[in-house]
Amino acid sequence: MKITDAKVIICSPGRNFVTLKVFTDQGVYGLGDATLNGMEKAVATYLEDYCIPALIGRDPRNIEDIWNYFYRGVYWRRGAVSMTALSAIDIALWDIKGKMLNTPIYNLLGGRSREKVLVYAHANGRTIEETIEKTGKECAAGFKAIRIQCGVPGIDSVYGVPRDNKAYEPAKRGVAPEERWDTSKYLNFIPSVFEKIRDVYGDDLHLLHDVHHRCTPIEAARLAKELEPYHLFWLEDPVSGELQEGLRHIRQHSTTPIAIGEVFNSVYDYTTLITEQLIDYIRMPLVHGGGITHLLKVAAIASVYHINTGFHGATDLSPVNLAAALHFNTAINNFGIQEYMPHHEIVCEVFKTHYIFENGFMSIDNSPGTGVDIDEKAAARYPYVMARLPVNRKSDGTMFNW
Ligand code: CS2
Ligand code: MG
Repeated sequence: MKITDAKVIICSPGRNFVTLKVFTDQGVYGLGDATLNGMEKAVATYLEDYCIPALIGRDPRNIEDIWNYFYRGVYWRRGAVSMTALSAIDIALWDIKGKMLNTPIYNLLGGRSREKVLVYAHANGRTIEETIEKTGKECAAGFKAIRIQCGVPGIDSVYGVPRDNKAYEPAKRGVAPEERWDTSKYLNFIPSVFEKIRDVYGDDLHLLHDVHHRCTPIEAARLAKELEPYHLFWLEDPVSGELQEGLRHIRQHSTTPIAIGEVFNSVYDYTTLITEQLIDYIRMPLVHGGGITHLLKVAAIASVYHINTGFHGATDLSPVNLAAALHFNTAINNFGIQEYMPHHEIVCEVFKTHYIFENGFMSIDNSPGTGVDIDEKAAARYPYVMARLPVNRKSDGTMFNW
C-alpha cells in the first residue's frame, strides 16, 4: 500500500481551518487537522513544500515509522508549526488505518474504556450577573462541567470574554490587536466570581477557570490558594509553563488542581511537570502535540504519575481533531475531561461528523477511522481570512514578563 498524493485544504466557515487530505493507491483517503490559530498558512506551507513530497510513496500503514521520520529525521525538531503539520499527517494515517480495517480508531487504541466522554462548556460573561446567567444556560443544556470566565471591572478587554456578547472567538481579522491587562485587578476580583457561582449553583457542578498564562508563578500561587474554597475541577494555564519549575510554586501553596499545555507540542514540555507531579491534567491536544502516536506516549507517562488528560477543544480546533480526540478519550484509561465548544453551524456544512453531545457527555459512533469527512465544494465557499490572536501589554504599555 502506498501514499499517492496529499493536499492541504484551507477554509474559513466562520473561522480558519486547515485540513490535510492524504490519498492512497487503495482508493482510501485520510483526513488530519492542521489548524494553528493565527498561523494557518505557515503550517500549510510546511506541509505542502516540505512534508508532502517526502510522504508520497510511503506505506501509510507504518504510522510509527512515518512519525519518527518527520520528528527525529528532521534536524529542526519540535515547534508549534512543524508539530501541527506532523499531527495532521499522523491523524490522517490513523484515519486511513481505521478505514482499511473497517473499524473506529478507538478500537485500534485498545477499545472502549468508557461509554461516554465527560465534556466541559464555556460560560463567558462581561459581568458577574451575565456570567451567572450564562452558567445557567449551560446547566440547562445539560453540562456537568463549566469553564467560568468573567470581565474584570477596570479592564476594557478580557481575553476570552467577547465584549459584544457574540460567540467566543479570540482571533481578530487582520494584524494582531493590542490589548491592556492589569493582573492585580484580575486577582482581586476573580475569587468573588466563584463565590457567587457556588452560591447560586451549589457544590455539584464542576467549575473550571482559564488564566491564559497571565500570572507570574507567585501570583498564580496566590490565585490557586484563594480559589480553594470553591474547589475547582481545575485552574488552567496559571503560568506560561515555559519554565516548568514555575509550577512548583503553585503546588507548594495550594491544592487547587492544575491543568496546563494547550500551547505545548511535545512530551519534553512536560517531563518535569509530570515526573514531579506538579500538575493534574495535560491539555496538549492531538492537533498540536504530534497526533495520536505521540499523545499515546505522553498519556502513558502521565498515567504512571496519576495525571489525567483534559485536551484543549476550543472552536479553533477543527471537527477532525475533536473526533480524533473523542476516539482517544474513549479508549485510554487516564482520561479526565474534554473541552467542548460546539462549532458554528456553518462549520457543519464543510465537515460531516459522527459524534453527539447528550446530557453533559459526548460519544462517537462505530464509523471507521475518525468518522469525519470534508465537503470540498462547501469548503471552497469559505475562503481563508487573515486573523490573529491579541497581544497584551500592561496598563502603562510595557510588555509582560510572563
Ligand atoms: C482557550 C482557547 O479553550 C481554551 O482553553 O485557552 O480559547 C485559546 O485561547 C484558543 O484556542 C487560542 O487559539
Ligand atoms: Mg485555555
